[in-house]
Amino acid sequence: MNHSQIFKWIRVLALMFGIGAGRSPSATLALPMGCGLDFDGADDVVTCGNSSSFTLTTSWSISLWARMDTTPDNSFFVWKVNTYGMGYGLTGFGVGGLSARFAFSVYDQGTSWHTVSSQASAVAGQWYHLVGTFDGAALSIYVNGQLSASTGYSGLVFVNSNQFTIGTNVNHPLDGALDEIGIWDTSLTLPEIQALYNNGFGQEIEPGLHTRAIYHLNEGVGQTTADASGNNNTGTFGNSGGIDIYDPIWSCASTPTATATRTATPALTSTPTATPTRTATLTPGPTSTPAPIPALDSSSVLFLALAAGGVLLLMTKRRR
Ligand SMILES: [Ca+2]
Ligand SMILES: [Ca+2]
Repeated sequence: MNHSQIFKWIRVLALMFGIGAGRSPSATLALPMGCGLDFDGADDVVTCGNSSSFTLTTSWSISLWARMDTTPDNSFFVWKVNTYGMGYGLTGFGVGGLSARFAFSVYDQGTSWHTVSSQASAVAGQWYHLVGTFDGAALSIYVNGQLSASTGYSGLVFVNSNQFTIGTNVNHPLDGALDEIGIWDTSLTLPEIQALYNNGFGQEIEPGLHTRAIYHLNEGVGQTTADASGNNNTGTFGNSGGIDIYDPIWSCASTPTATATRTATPALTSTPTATPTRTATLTPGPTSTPAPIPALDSSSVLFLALAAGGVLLLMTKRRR
Protein backbone atom coordinates (compact mmCIF):
# COMPACT_ATOMS: atom_id res chain seq x y z
CA MET A 1 0.00 0.00 0.00
CA ASN A 2 1.51 3.33 -1.01
CA HIS A 3 1.24 6.67 0.78
CA SER A 4 -1.67 7.85 -1.33
CA GLN A 5 -3.69 4.74 -0.51
CA ILE A 6 -2.84 5.00 3.20
CA PHE A 7 -4.02 8.60 3.19
CA LYS A 8 -7.23 7.63 1.45
CA TRP A 9 -7.97 4.89 3.97
CA ILE A 10 -7.38 7.35 6.83
CA ARG A 11 -9.88 9.63 5.12
CA VAL A 12 -12.39 6.79 4.70
CA LEU A 13 -12.07 5.76 8.35
CA ALA A 14 -12.50 9.38 9.43
CA LEU A 15 -15.67 9.63 7.38
CA MET A 16 -16.97 6.35 8.82
CA PHE A 17 -16.61 7.83 12.31
CA GLY A 18 -18.19 11.08 11.24
CA ILE A 19 -14.99 13.11 11.32
CA GLY A 20 -14.76 15.69 8.59
CA ALA A 21 -17.93 14.54 6.85
CA GLY A 22 -18.74 18.12 6.00
CA ARG A 23 -15.69 20.12 5.03
CA SER A 24 -15.54 23.49 6.66
CA PRO A 25 -15.76 26.42 4.30
CA SER A 26 -12.59 28.19 3.28
CA ALA A 27 -11.72 30.88 0.82
CA THR A 28 -9.85 28.58 -1.53
CA LEU A 29 -12.69 26.05 -1.59
CA ALA A 30 -15.48 28.59 -1.91
CA LEU A 31 -17.74 27.38 -4.66
CA PRO A 32 -20.04 29.36 -6.88
CA MET A 33 -23.19 27.97 -5.32
CA GLY A 34 -23.89 26.15 -2.07
CA CYS A 35 -21.92 22.92 -2.29
CA GLY A 36 -19.88 21.20 -4.94
CA LEU A 37 -17.65 18.16 -5.10
CA ASP A 38 -13.93 17.97 -4.45
CA PHE A 39 -11.97 15.30 -6.37
CA ASP A 40 -8.65 14.01 -5.07
CA GLY A 41 -6.71 13.69 -8.31
CA ALA A 42 -6.29 9.94 -7.83
CA ASP A 43 -9.51 8.08 -8.55
CA ASP A 44 -12.63 9.88 -7.28
CA VAL A 45 -15.71 9.44 -9.44
CA VAL A 46 -19.50 9.79 -9.57
CA THR A 47 -21.40 7.43 -11.88
CA CYS A 48 -24.75 8.58 -13.23
CA GLY A 49 -26.05 5.58 -15.17
CA ASN A 50 -26.60 5.06 -18.85
CA SER A 51 -30.11 6.28 -19.54
CA SER A 52 -31.11 7.77 -22.87
CA SER A 53 -30.56 11.19 -21.25
CA PHE A 54 -26.88 10.75 -22.01
CA THR A 55 -27.29 9.61 -25.61
CA LEU A 56 -26.39 12.81 -27.39
CA THR A 57 -26.18 12.93 -31.13
CA THR A 58 -26.60 15.93 -33.38
CA SER A 59 -27.32 18.97 -31.19
CA TRP A 60 -26.35 19.18 -27.54
CA SER A 61 -24.30 20.88 -24.85
CA ILE A 62 -22.56 20.27 -21.55
CA SER A 63 -22.11 23.06 -19.03
CA LEU A 64 -20.33 23.08 -15.68
CA TRP A 65 -18.10 24.97 -13.28
CA ALA A 66 -14.62 23.50 -12.85
CA ARG A 67 -11.57 24.23 -10.77
CA MET A 68 -8.27 22.42 -11.32
CA ASP A 69 -6.01 22.52 -8.27
CA THR A 70 -3.18 21.10 -10.33
CA THR A 71 -3.06 21.18 -14.11
CA PRO A 72 -1.74 17.93 -15.51
CA ASP A 73 -2.12 17.28 -19.21
CA ASN A 74 -5.45 15.54 -18.78
CA SER A 75 -8.20 15.84 -16.19
CA PHE A 76 -11.64 14.52 -16.98
CA PHE A 77 -14.54 16.64 -15.73
CA VAL A 78 -17.43 14.70 -17.27
CA TRP A 79 -17.05 11.76 -19.53
CA LYS A 80 -18.94 8.95 -21.26
CA VAL A 81 -16.69 6.49 -23.05
CA ASN A 82 -16.59 2.77 -23.53
CA THR A 83 -13.69 0.47 -22.75
CA TYR A 84 -12.17 1.34 -26.12
CA GLY A 85 -12.18 5.02 -25.28
CA MET A 86 -14.99 6.02 -27.64
CA GLY A 87 -17.65 8.54 -26.62
CA TYR A 88 -17.56 12.19 -25.55
CA GLY A 89 -16.32 14.39 -22.75
CA LEU A 90 -15.51 17.82 -21.36
CA THR A 91 -12.01 17.93 -19.92
CA GLY A 92 -8.89 19.78 -18.99
CA PHE A 93 -6.74 18.50 -21.81
CA GLY A 94 -3.12 18.95 -22.79
CA VAL A 95 -2.76 20.02 -26.40
CA GLY A 96 0.48 20.26 -28.36
CA GLY A 97 2.68 19.82 -25.31
CA LEU A 98 1.03 22.72 -23.49
CA SER A 99 -0.36 22.36 -20.03
CA ALA A 100 -4.05 21.75 -19.71
CA ARG A 101 -6.51 23.82 -21.64
CA PHE A 102 -10.20 23.11 -21.58
CA ALA A 103 -11.43 20.75 -24.24
CA PHE A 104 -14.69 19.40 -25.59
CA SER A 105 -14.25 16.13 -27.46
CA VAL A 106 -16.42 13.68 -29.38
CA TYR A 107 -15.61 10.38 -30.98
CA ASP A 108 -17.07 9.92 -34.45
CA GLN A 109 -18.70 6.83 -35.90
CA GLY A 110 -15.39 5.75 -37.38
CA THR A 111 -11.95 5.87 -35.84
CA SER A 112 -11.23 9.41 -34.67
CA TRP A 113 -11.67 11.90 -31.88
CA HIS A 114 -12.61 15.46 -32.73
CA THR A 115 -11.61 18.06 -30.16
CA VAL A 116 -11.97 21.78 -29.73
CA SER A 117 -9.73 23.26 -27.04
CA SER A 118 -9.83 26.66 -25.39
CA GLN A 119 -7.33 29.33 -26.32
CA ALA A 120 -5.89 29.94 -22.87
CA SER A 121 -4.39 27.44 -20.47
CA ALA A 122 -6.18 26.61 -17.25
CA VAL A 123 -4.85 28.38 -14.17
CA ALA A 124 -4.65 26.18 -11.09
CA GLY A 125 -7.02 27.09 -8.30
CA GLN A 126 -9.34 29.24 -10.43
CA TRP A 127 -12.96 28.50 -11.08
CA TYR A 128 -14.10 28.54 -14.71
CA HIS A 129 -17.52 28.28 -16.27
CA LEU A 130 -17.23 25.94 -19.24
CA VAL A 131 -19.70 25.00 -21.95
CA GLY A 132 -19.10 22.60 -24.82
CA THR A 133 -21.64 22.71 -27.65
CA PHE A 134 -22.24 20.69 -30.79
CA ASP A 135 -24.75 21.97 -33.32
CA GLY A 136 -24.30 19.36 -36.02
CA ALA A 137 -21.80 21.53 -37.91
CA ALA A 138 -19.23 22.61 -35.32
CA LEU A 139 -17.82 21.87 -31.90
CA SER A 140 -17.42 24.96 -29.73
CA ILE A 141 -16.10 25.67 -26.28
CA TYR A 142 -17.05 28.68 -24.17
CA VAL A 143 -15.05 29.87 -21.17
CA ASN A 144 -16.60 32.26 -18.65
CA GLY A 145 -19.44 33.20 -20.94
CA GLN A 146 -17.33 33.87 -24.02
CA LEU A 147 -16.71 31.77 -27.12
CA SER A 148 -13.13 30.55 -26.85
CA ALA A 149 -12.80 28.31 -29.90
CA SER A 150 -14.77 26.43 -32.58
CA THR A 151 -13.89 23.74 -35.04
CA GLY A 152 -15.96 22.30 -37.85
CA TYR A 153 -17.42 18.82 -37.39
CA SER A 154 -20.57 17.54 -39.08
CA GLY A 155 -20.51 13.83 -38.32
CA LEU A 156 -22.33 11.82 -35.72
CA VAL A 157 -21.19 11.06 -32.20
CA PHE A 158 -20.38 7.54 -31.14
CA VAL A 159 -23.05 6.02 -28.91
CA ASN A 160 -21.90 3.62 -26.23
CA SER A 161 -23.49 1.79 -23.33
CA ASN A 162 -21.14 2.94 -20.58
CA GLN A 163 -22.15 5.17 -17.72
CA PHE A 164 -21.95 8.92 -17.74
CA THR A 165 -19.33 9.82 -15.15
CA ILE A 166 -18.37 12.93 -13.24
CA GLY A 167 -14.62 12.66 -12.73
CA THR A 168 -13.01 9.31 -13.42
CA ASN A 169 -11.33 6.56 -11.44
CA VAL A 170 -9.87 4.97 -14.55
CA ASN A 171 -7.75 7.48 -16.43
CA HIS A 172 -6.84 11.13 -16.01
CA PRO A 173 -8.57 11.87 -12.71
CA LEU A 174 -9.36 15.42 -11.69
CA ASP A 175 -7.51 17.13 -8.85
CA GLY A 176 -9.97 19.92 -8.22
CA ALA A 177 -13.66 20.60 -7.89
CA LEU A 178 -16.86 20.70 -9.94
CA ASP A 179 -20.25 22.30 -9.54
CA GLU A 180 -23.52 22.90 -11.37
CA ILE A 181 -23.31 20.35 -14.18
CA GLY A 182 -25.91 20.49 -16.95
CA ILE A 183 -26.53 18.25 -19.95
CA TRP A 184 -28.68 19.71 -22.73
CA ASP A 185 -30.16 18.30 -25.91
CA THR A 186 -29.73 21.57 -27.73
CA SER A 187 -26.75 23.61 -28.78
CA LEU A 188 -26.90 26.51 -26.33
CA THR A 189 -26.68 29.98 -27.83
CA LEU A 190 -24.29 32.67 -26.61
CA PRO A 191 -27.04 34.59 -24.75
CA GLU A 192 -28.15 31.35 -23.07
CA ILE A 193 -24.57 30.56 -22.06
CA GLN A 194 -24.08 34.07 -20.73
CA ALA A 195 -27.29 33.78 -18.75
CA LEU A 196 -25.89 30.60 -17.18
CA TYR A 197 -22.61 32.34 -16.41
CA ASN A 198 -24.67 35.20 -15.03
CA ASN A 199 -22.77 37.75 -12.98
CA GLY A 200 -19.50 35.96 -12.55
CA PHE A 201 -20.63 34.04 -9.52
CA GLY A 202 -22.83 31.62 -11.36
CA GLN A 203 -26.43 30.72 -11.22
CA GLU A 204 -28.20 27.47 -10.69
CA ILE A 205 -29.68 25.84 -13.74
CA GLU A 206 -33.45 25.67 -13.91
CA PRO A 207 -34.98 22.55 -15.41
CA GLY A 208 -36.31 23.27 -18.88
CA LEU A 209 -37.38 21.54 -22.05
CA HIS A 210 -33.84 20.86 -23.12
CA THR A 211 -32.24 19.76 -19.88
CA ARG A 212 -31.33 16.07 -19.92
CA ALA A 213 -29.60 16.07 -16.52
CA ILE A 214 -28.82 18.73 -13.91
CA TYR A 215 -26.53 18.28 -10.95
CA HIS A 216 -26.58 21.18 -8.50
CA LEU A 217 -24.37 19.10 -6.15
CA ASN A 218 -25.92 20.87 -3.19
CA GLU A 219 -26.76 17.96 -0.88
CA GLY A 220 -23.62 18.51 1.20
CA VAL A 221 -23.87 15.05 2.82
CA GLY A 222 -24.38 11.50 1.63
CA GLN A 223 -23.30 9.20 -1.16
CA THR A 224 -25.59 10.31 -3.97
CA THR A 225 -26.52 13.47 -5.81
CA ALA A 226 -29.89 14.11 -7.39
CA ASP A 227 -30.63 14.90 -11.01
CA ALA A 228 -32.80 18.02 -10.86
CA SER A 229 -33.95 17.65 -14.47
CA GLY A 230 -36.66 15.17 -13.48
CA ASN A 231 -35.02 12.37 -15.47
CA ASN A 232 -33.83 10.53 -12.33
CA ASN A 233 -30.21 10.15 -13.37
CA THR A 234 -29.03 9.98 -9.77
CA GLY A 235 -25.26 10.07 -9.35
CA THR A 236 -23.60 7.59 -6.98
CA PHE A 237 -20.24 8.28 -5.35
CA GLY A 238 -17.34 5.90 -5.83
CA ASN A 239 -17.79 2.20 -6.32
CA SER A 240 -20.96 1.82 -4.28
CA GLY A 241 -23.54 3.62 -2.16
CA GLY A 242 -21.34 2.97 0.89
CA ILE A 243 -18.27 4.95 1.87
CA ASP A 244 -15.26 3.90 -0.22
CA ILE A 245 -11.97 5.34 -1.33
CA TYR A 246 -13.34 6.44 -4.71
CA ASP A 247 -15.81 8.90 -3.20
CA PRO A 248 -15.32 12.60 -3.91
CA ILE A 249 -15.83 14.86 -0.89
CA TRP A 250 -18.53 17.45 -0.40
CA SER A 251 -17.21 20.96 -0.33
CA CYS A 252 -19.58 23.69 0.80
CA ALA A 253 -19.23 27.43 0.67
CA SER A 254 -21.96 27.73 3.25
CA THR A 255 -24.15 25.45 5.31
CA PRO A 256 -26.19 23.40 2.86
CA THR A 257 -29.94 23.47 3.14
CA ALA A 258 -32.43 21.03 1.74
CA THR A 259 -34.13 23.68 -0.33
CA ALA A 260 -31.65 26.14 -1.70
CA THR A 261 -32.94 29.58 -2.57
CA ARG A 262 -32.44 30.39 -6.19
CA THR A 263 -32.59 33.47 -8.25
CA ALA A 264 -34.67 33.27 -11.36
CA THR A 265 -32.96 31.77 -14.38
CA PRO A 266 -34.08 32.52 -17.92
CA ALA A 267 -35.69 29.36 -19.23
CA LEU A 268 -34.39 28.07 -22.52
CA THR A 269 -37.92 27.84 -23.84
CA SER A 270 -37.97 31.60 -24.21
CA THR A 271 -35.57 33.96 -25.90
CA PRO A 272 -33.07 35.34 -23.42
CA THR A 273 -32.82 39.09 -23.46
CA ALA A 274 -30.13 40.04 -21.01
CA THR A 275 -26.51 39.69 -22.06
CA PRO A 276 -24.61 40.74 -19.00
CA THR A 277 -21.07 42.00 -19.44
CA ARG A 278 -18.80 40.87 -16.69
CA THR A 279 -15.27 41.53 -15.71
CA ALA A 280 -15.53 40.39 -12.11
CA THR A 281 -13.24 37.69 -10.80
CA LEU A 282 -14.83 34.48 -9.59
CA THR A 283 -13.82 34.89 -5.98
CA PRO A 284 -16.58 36.60 -4.10
CA GLY A 285 -15.31 38.92 -1.43
CA PRO A 286 -17.14 39.75 1.74
CA THR A 287 -18.70 43.15 1.92
CA SER A 288 -19.04 44.98 5.18
CA THR A 289 -21.40 47.77 6.06
CA PRO A 290 -20.18 50.21 8.69
CA ALA A 291 -22.45 50.34 11.71
CA PRO A 292 -24.40 53.60 11.82
CA ILE A 293 -23.33 56.15 14.45
CA PRO A 294 -26.24 56.41 16.90
CA ALA A 295 -27.84 59.83 17.03
CA LEU A 296 -27.85 61.68 20.35
CA ASP A 297 -31.28 62.06 21.85
CA SER A 298 -32.31 65.09 23.93
CA SER A 299 -31.57 63.43 27.30
CA SER A 300 -28.04 62.55 26.11
CA VAL A 301 -27.44 66.13 25.01
CA LEU A 302 -28.67 67.43 28.40
CA PHE A 303 -26.41 64.96 30.24
CA LEU A 304 -23.35 65.97 28.20
CA ALA A 305 -24.08 69.66 28.74
CA LEU A 306 -24.37 69.17 32.52
CA ALA A 307 -21.14 67.13 32.58
CA ALA A 308 -19.25 69.81 30.62
CA GLY A 309 -20.61 72.49 32.96
CA GLY A 310 -19.42 70.50 35.98
CA VAL A 311 -15.91 70.21 34.55
CA LEU A 312 -15.74 73.96 33.86
CA LEU A 313 -16.94 74.71 37.41
CA LEU A 314 -14.24 72.47 38.88
CA MET A 315 -11.51 74.06 36.73
CA THR A 316 -12.65 77.53 37.73
CA LYS A 317 -12.58 76.61 41.45
CA ARG A 318 -9.08 75.18 41.16
CA ARG A 319 -7.79 78.40 39.56
CA ARG A 320 -9.16 80.35 42.46
CA1 LIG B 1 -23.75 23.56 -6.15
CA1 LIG C 1 -19.25 5.27 -2.38
